[in-house]
Amino acid sequence: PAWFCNLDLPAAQYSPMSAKTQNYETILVSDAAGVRTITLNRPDDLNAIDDRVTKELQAELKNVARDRTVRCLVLTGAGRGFCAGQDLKSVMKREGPFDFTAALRQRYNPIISALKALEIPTIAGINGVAAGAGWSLALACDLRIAAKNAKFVGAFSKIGLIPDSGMTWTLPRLIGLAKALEIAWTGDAISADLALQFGLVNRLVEPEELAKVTQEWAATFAKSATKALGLTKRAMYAAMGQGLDEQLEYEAQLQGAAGRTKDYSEGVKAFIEKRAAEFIGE
Ligand code: LHQ
Repeated sequence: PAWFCNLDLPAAQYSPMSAKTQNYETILVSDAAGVRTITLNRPDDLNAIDDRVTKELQAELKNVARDRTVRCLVLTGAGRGFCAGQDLKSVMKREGPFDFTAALRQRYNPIISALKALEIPTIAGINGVAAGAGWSLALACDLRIAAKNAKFVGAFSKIGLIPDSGMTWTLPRLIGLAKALEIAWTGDAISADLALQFGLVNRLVEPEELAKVTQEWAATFAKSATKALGLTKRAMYAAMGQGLDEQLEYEAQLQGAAGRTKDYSEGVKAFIEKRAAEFIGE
C-alpha cells in the first residue's frame, strides 16, 4: 500500500472543523492530552455496526489523520460490550440479499485501512464482548487492553461466514496460523485470560480500571516522539510483507526521516543535559 512507501511525510493539516462539533449519531468523540477517544455508542445492541457506524467511523478517522494535535487514538465501546460486529437486525430488515462484497469494500475495509495507515499508535480499549467484525476492529488497532471480563467471539463460522475486516490478516500474524484457524473454524469464545496468553491482548485490567488505565497508557504515547512511533509502525507492518534485505533498506530510509525530526534533536539534547525530553511530535 502507498503508505508503506510514502516517505515525504506531508505535514498534517489541523482541521478547524473540530471532530467534536460534528453531529454523530452512533459514536462519541473526545480529546484529552493529545489522545482522541472514539467510543462506539449503541450500547443497547452491544455497539453492533450498522451503516451509520461505518460512515461515522470513516469520517472520524479522516479527521484524526488530518489533525496533528492527535498523537494517540483510543477506540472503545459504551456500555457492557465493545462491539458485536455487523448489526444483524438491520441486515434482516433489508429487502433482497445482502451484498457482502460491497459492504466490505465500501463500509468496513476503508476503516481497517485507515486505522493501519494512521501514523500514530492506536489502542483498542476492550470493555466487553468483541464479536465478528467488532473483534476485527479491535485487531486492526495496534495495541489492545482489555477488561478481565471481556471476551472474544469469532461469530463468523457460527453464521456461515468467513472472518473479514482484516481478521484473516491480523489473527495469524498475532498468534500463528494453526491457532488462528482453530479459533476461526470453531468460533469458540476466547476468554480475556486466554487472549492474554495468546498475545491477542497486551494488557488486562479490572473492568472498573479500564477507562483510566487506557487513557494513562495512551497519554504516555501521546507524549512520545510521535513521528518516530509512526515510522516504527510503518516499518513493523511493512516487515510483515517483505524480506530482510528490503526491510534493512526500508529501515535506513525511515531512520533518515526520524533523524530529521525536532523530537530527535530534543531527545539527544535532553540526554546530554540529563533531563526528561519534551517531545512535541514533530
Ligand atoms: C445485536 C448484535 C448484532 C444486532 C448483539 N446485531 N444486535 C458481516 C456482514 C458484512 C460485512 C462485515 O462483516 C460481517 C461480519 C460480522 O460481523 S458477522 C458477525 C455478526 N455478529 C454476530 O454474529 C454476533 C451476534 N451476537 C452474539 O452472538 C451475542 O450477542 C454476543 C456473544 C455478542 C453477546 O451475547 P450476550 O452477552 O448474551 O448478549 P445478547 O445476545 O443478549 O445481546 C444483547 C443485545 O444486543 C440483544 O438485544 P435485545 O434487544 O434482544 O436486548 C442483541 O440482540 C443485541 N445484539 N449482537 N450483531
